Amino acid sequence: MPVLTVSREGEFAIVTLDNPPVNAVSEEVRKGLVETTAQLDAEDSVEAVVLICAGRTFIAGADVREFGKPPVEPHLPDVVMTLEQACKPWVAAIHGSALGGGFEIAMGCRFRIADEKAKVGLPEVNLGIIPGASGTVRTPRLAGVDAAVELATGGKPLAAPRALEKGLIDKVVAGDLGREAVAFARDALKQPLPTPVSQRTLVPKDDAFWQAERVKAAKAGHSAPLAALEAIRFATTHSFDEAMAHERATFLDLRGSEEAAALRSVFFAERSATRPDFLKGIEPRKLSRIGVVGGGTMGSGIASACLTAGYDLVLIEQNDEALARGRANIEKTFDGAVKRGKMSEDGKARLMEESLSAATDYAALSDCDLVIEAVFEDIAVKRDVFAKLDSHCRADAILATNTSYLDPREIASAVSDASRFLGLHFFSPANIMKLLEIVPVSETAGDVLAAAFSLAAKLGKIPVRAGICEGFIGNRILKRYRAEAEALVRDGVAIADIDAAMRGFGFKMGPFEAQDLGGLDIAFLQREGDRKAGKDIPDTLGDILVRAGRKGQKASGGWYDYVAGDRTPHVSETVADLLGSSVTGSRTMGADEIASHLVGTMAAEGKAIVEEGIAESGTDIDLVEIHGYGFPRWKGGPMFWSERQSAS
Ligand code: T1G
Repeated sequence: MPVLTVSREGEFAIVTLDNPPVNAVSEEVRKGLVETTAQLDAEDSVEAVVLICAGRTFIAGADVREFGKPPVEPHLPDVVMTLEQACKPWVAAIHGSALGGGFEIAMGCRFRIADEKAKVGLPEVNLGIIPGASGTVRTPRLAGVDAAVELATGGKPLAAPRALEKGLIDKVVAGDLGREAVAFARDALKQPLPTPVSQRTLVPKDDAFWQAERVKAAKAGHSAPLAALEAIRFATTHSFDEAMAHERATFLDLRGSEEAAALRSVFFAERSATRPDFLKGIEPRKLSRIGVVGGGTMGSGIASACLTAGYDLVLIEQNDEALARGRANIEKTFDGAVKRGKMSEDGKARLMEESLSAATDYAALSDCDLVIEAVFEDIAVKRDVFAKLDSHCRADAILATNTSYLDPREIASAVSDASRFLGLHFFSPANIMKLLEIVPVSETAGDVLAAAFSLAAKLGKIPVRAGICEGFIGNRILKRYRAEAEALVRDGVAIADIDAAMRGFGFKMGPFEAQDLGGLDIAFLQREGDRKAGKDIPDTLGDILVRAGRKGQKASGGWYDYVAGDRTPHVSETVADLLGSSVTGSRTMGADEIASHLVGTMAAEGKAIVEEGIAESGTDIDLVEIHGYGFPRWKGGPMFWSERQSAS
């Protein structure tokens, strides 16, 4: 089946691209567009051309799978120029998303129309590259420098109505896109054609603008956004051809970079996460009504995520006051979404009044397909909840615990049929954090596990199957990371140097700053619980601080001192005194050495976790670290990064 077919509507040619799943621009597509342009230019009866796509979307960009190979002619910038120079004007008819090379092709067309739900964007920076087919050169000519900077350095697509406002497209249409495109072309031919985009002039900006934008672009933490900004700036002070040469050189250079390789790896890993091989052919149990037991931080976050994804939700709490607090927690989450423009007031009202129900009686869960427990992290409390669920829920209802540290098997024993039981470890805030560790027990049925992955997909989360060990995958690596960071402190490496090194690597916070924010007492209480249970848990440096009342920012001091009302960490003399006798070394390490050592430690723990069968693959470890623990995605994750270090 050819990827391009041509049909006729009177004096108009309709060129349909059909290259599933997202009409990515492969070598075949590029060749087809060049040939078709020449063919239609030669047909006198054709007066204009409509470019439209089959399937779910317009062209979603260059085929990322070709990035690892040498570029093959015809190169996309040349294809775009061929379209622009065609004798017959082309009209791009956009549905779904016109992204990257897809939007660049649309800019090569003389006109662009889009259905009202469509989006356009230049998301290349999310892959560690910049547009490579005139995105940084045509966009400022088409819609101005501001629009180009927003699109190409931010990497976020714009909805069609906003794209129209900015001049990126010519019309937003409802109804049949193909028919509307032909009608648009017919009207367009009645007046002089607009100047081809490459021949338009653009309005430069002053240095203050570029400086301000550099500060914003630098916040991304990796180089592509700054490179995209520089390419746009270069385009404002050079000819079209010079700017195209600069863009192409930058694109090819970045395409071969470590960051681009890392971001491509993460891109594909995220897309396959919801469809693991071990679920092939297994039909998930259907989910439409979900119960959540516990309206605290986790429970209300999980409930908010499920409500936003379209599930009916029953919230259970132990009494009316707790129930009211739970509802208020959910409402507060939605108020934030409304404030950020992610939800309308009506939408929030519908969720709160129609989709959400709340009760203290477990009988309200009787027709739920799934119930997620998110109560206090105590085995007796959890077992009591599951005993009630076992008697109140349908026999085929899935029962899940959100536990992060308890052994799900000990909870499962409170359920008569453990085939319907598993762990669903959400991360706080559960309506924001994308990671979901899915922890089956040996009895968990295949269609129950499949239902958990389909839930993750619908919630827009990244699911990773985890075996059962202390901390599953992410918290086990976190514990090892923190222990190794403390070992460096014992060796004489400064706490602030360690945090600075990890921020320099790309984390928003180092291990000590993060503990001060989250609170040192959480892990302390877990260690104390284990000690009481008879486990031999040596004292940590964190224990010394907690015992001295230093629990973190909430206690105005942890690893650092804090001034009331200010989250800025200050190196603490008190901490130096408290830990003085524990610091036995005088080791000095550079930032790169610290980061390499600690990321290597994460990777070593990840390797052990894979070898023990707790995680399927190193890629899963990377997804856990990126989506649960702030690992910089442009480094690919600890496993990817460590492999690349040892290969280089
Ligand atoms: N190339 C190859 N495969 C792609 C692809 C792409 N650009 N985009 C998606 N896929 C695959 C994906 O791996 C999955 O495959 C399937 O399509 C469905 O994707 C010159 C150089 C378009 C919004 O960055 O943002 O153009 O797992 O699950 O949720 O300047 O895919 O089913 O086998 O994400 O409906 C710029 C990336 C490229 C767009 C659809 N374009 N894609 O989301 O489906 S660089 C992008 C997306 C470029 C030029 C430069 C999303 C989507 P499989 P999906 P979705």
